[in-house]
Amino acid sequence: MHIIYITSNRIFRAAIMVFFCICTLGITGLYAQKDTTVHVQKEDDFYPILTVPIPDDILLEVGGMTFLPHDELAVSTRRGEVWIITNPYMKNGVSPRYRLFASGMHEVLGINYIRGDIYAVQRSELTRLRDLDGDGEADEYETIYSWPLAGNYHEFSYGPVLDKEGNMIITLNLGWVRDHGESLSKWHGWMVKISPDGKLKPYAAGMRSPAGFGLNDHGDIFYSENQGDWVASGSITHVAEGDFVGNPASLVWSGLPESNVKLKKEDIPDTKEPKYEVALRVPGLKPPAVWFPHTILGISTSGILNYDAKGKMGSFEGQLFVGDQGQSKIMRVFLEKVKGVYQGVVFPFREGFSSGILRMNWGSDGSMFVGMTSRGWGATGRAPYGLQRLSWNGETPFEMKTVEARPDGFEITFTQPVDLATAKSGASYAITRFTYQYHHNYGGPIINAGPCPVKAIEVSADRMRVRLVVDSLKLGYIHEIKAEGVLSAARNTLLHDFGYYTLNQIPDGSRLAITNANRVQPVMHHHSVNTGAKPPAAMPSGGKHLTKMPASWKNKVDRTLTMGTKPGLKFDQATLTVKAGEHIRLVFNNNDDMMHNIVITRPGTANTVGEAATKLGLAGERVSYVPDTQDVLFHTRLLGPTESETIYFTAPLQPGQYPYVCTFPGHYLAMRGILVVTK
Ligand SMILES: [Cu+2]
Repeated sequence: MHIIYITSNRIFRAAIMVFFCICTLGITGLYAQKDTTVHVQKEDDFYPILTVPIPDDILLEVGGMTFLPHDELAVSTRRGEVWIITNPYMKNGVSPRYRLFASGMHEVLGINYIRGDIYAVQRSELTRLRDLDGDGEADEYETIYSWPLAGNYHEFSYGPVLDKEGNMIITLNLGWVRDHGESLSKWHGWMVKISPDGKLKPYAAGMRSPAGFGLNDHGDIFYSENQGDWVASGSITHVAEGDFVGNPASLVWSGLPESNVKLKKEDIPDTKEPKYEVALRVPGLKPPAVWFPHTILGISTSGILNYDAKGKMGSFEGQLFVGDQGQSKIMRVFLEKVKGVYQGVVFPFREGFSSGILRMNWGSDGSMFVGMTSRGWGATGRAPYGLQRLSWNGETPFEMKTVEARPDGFEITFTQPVDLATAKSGASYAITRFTYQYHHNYGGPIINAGPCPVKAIEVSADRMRVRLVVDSLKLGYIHEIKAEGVLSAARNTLLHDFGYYTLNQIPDGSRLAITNANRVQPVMHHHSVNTGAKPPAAMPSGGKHLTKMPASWKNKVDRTLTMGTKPGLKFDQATLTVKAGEHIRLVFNNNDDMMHNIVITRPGTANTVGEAATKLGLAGERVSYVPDTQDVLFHTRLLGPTESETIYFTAPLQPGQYPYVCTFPGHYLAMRGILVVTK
């Protein structure tokens, strides 16, 4: 029984639920005995991933994708090329054909087919590519608009996306200087629009690394943001004209006459309050529509794809799909507008892609083309680049289709009718709220986490919807909604049993009357809540994390080691060598622009430790993503960019190979080395 609990928590809990029904529901229990088998669903059962082969001599580091007439796929690359792929669907078993259309450009992170022409965004310009002589290659590269660059490596540019008025939307990254973003030349950190007659208009400010953006069904613009300075976690934000979305570096240009953003750098307080609360007294600051909790639902949010009539992905029409570069997966977002403000819920959708996801496009058959790259950026999918295709096999998974806010809680709509007994049980749900600090540092801790007890549950007559009356909701906070115990009428478990709802507004309307029939009785809880309720007590230290030299060493250090990090999820040394029993001082410098630690493990346990760290979920940050296990020998804390920490430890007495890894979720597969202990 114990083993089942560890390996398949969900089945175990479901089994308990079945017991619960039989024991307590009397006559219903007799029927429940007929079929008590619980069916566990997998993503593979609904959404197969196909790989589009790439010839060996093409480095298809995808920066942008767009479909052309005749169903050809144009792909722009970080190497400055544009490839046109014929038959990317591999119809009739025929391999796709690649043709080089354009080359010699500067890191093309976006491409789009607009009004009969191909437009590409290079670092410093919007370029129109034309094949004038019809030989299949571009022979005219025309600059439509060019913007200044300071030459900083981090000044990426993205787009163009067509807005509903026919302008081209482009976003410009901040540069990265030491440990923070800076807008080193005009309009970096901004979303700009270029009109059909070639004029640039700054549209909104406050972006940091706006790699993905797109329109929803209403033509409203959403952009995705990555963790960094002033950005605690990934998110998508609704961008309207004149908005400031959070990173003050861009505001160096808000004094210019063309700017429609009025805020100045000094208007933005650096108080570590939640962003939502700062926005209440700083008009113009726009908090995210939906937060993506860092490491749970991605680490570097990327492309946004609207599920419009072109797609065929099951019953989620009108929702957004959002990629993640670092975790090689795709999330699904349901948005609603409450009191004029966008908010909504994000769910996992599909993981397991081959490289870091940057772009998604609909193919003509409704499948989703997924373009990927990971050079220098690291990703769970180990390939350096890739092109894959996600399709839907027509089977509907049991999922939470939507979560909507109610005046007194939430209403979940499912894709299939629910099993009444599990859907009505308070033990099936757990809701926790939390938020993040908003400040100049990189990332930001989770703060003010707390449980939101479910007071009443009402299942709709058609069993498709469940209304939850919830206590302790908090405006501006993220609400983790777990529905682990809910089964479908056909006794399927949920394909994904949690989502995160960002509550920017609470709707008006009628509250559910709490009656004896719907009131939740106090029940035994079998849930392990990701955050707040049961965090690890403290950093597992026990001598594993000594930042002062032990007195017993009497100031005698046998060996000082210095280790650094490099971009692309790397330590700057692949091995370190020490003698058994030596007194070691290890200086760890994080030179990268992401967060890292170093964890030295027992021989052969690097993967186990890395996996355990990932499973810590939201609670991991408090303990620097160091799992409390004997396999961890020594470790630093989690360091932000440019931070440094020195630790002390006595080298193992047993000679051998001791792996060291960074246990920040998603890093351990790539970021590792060996501590060699000699006699
Ligand atoms: Cu790391």
